[in-house]
Amino acid sequence: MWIDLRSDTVTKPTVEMRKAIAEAEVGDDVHHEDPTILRLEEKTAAILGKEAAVFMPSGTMTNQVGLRTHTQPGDEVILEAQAHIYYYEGGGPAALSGASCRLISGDHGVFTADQLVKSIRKPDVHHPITRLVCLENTHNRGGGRIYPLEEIRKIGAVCREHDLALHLDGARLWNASIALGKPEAELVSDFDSVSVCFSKGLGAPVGSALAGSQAFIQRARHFRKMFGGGMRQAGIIAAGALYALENHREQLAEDHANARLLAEGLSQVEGVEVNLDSVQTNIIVFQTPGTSAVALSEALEKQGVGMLDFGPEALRAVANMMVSREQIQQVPEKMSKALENLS
Ligand code: TLP
Repeated sequence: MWIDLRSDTVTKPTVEMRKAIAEAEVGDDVHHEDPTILRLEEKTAAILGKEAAVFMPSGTMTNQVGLRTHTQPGDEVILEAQAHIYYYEGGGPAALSGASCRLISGDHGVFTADQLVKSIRKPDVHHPITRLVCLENTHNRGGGRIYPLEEIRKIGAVCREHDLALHLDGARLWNASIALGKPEAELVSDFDSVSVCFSKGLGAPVGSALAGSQAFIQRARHFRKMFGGGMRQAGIIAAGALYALENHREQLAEDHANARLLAEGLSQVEGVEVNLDSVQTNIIVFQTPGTSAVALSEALEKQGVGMLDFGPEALRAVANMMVSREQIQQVPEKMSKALENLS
C-alpha cells in the first residue's frame, strides 16, 4: 500500500465529492452564468470576509493574477525569500507582471514588520516603486509555519502607512485557521487580496480562488481571461471545491495530529533530525545529516513511502486525508529500513 506523503496536492476526490461533481449545475462562467461557480465564489468571499472572489484553476494562477492586478511593469514586490510565489511559480512575477522581487529572509518563512520597514524604497528616480507585499500562511518551505497574527497586524499597519497593498498566498490558510481555532476572516482582515486553494488538504481535484474588494476582483477577472483562465462549464470542477469547502475543513485537524505523530516517530529514527517545535500544521520538513535527500527519497519509495527532497539533506512529508493514522505509524520503521539500505 503506497503511503503518499509527497504533498497534500495528491488527495483524490471522495465518493460523495464525485457525486456532487456529477450532479453539478453548470453554465458559461466567462459569461458569469455558472451557478455552481457563483455559489463557490460567494461562499469563499463570505468565509474570508471579503466583498468578492473569483474562481481559477490553480493557486499559481490566483497568486500571479493577484500580483498582476496590484502592480504595473517596473514595480517592486516584497516577499519572503522562500515564498512560493517567488520560489515555485516559474518566475511569474517577472514574466507575467514585469515586477521585480525584493526578498526578505525570514524565520521559517516569517519576516517581521521591522524587517519590512527596512526594505521599503524611498521615492527616488533610481528606485523601482515598492507597490506590494506578499505573505504566505501557512508557509510551505517554512515547514507549514503559521504566520503569527500579531505580526500580521503590525505588517498590515506598516503597509497602510506606506500605501502598499498586502496580498496573502493562503493556499493553506484553512490549516492555519483550524490550528489556531480562529475564523479565516480574522486571519485575513489586514490583506487587500487573498489566494486560497481547494486542491490541497481540502481534497478537491482542482481549483483556487482570489478574494478582495469588488473593484479589485473585477480587474482580476480581466487578467484571469488574459492569462487563459476564463473557463466555460467549470461548475463541474467548482462543485468539488464547494463540497471540499463545506465538508472538509474540520478534518484538517486529523492531518495535523498525524503530522505530529509522524514527527515524533521520525525523531526516534537514527540519522533523522526533526525539530518537533517547528511542526505546527500538516507539513514536516526534517534533516537527514550525511544522507542525500534524493537517494533517501528513492530508497523510501522502494519501501512504499513517498516524500519529496527539500534540500540536499532535507525531506518534506505532508500529512493528508489519503493517509491513515495506521499508515503513519508504519513510516518510522520504513524510514529506518530505507536508511539501512543506503548505508
Ligand atoms: N505547492 C506545491 C508545490 O508547488 C511545491 C506543494 O506540493 O506544496 N502556494 C503555496 C503555498 C503552495 O504550496 C502551492 C502548491 C501553490 C501556491 C500553488 O498551487 P497550485 O499547485 O494549485 O498552482
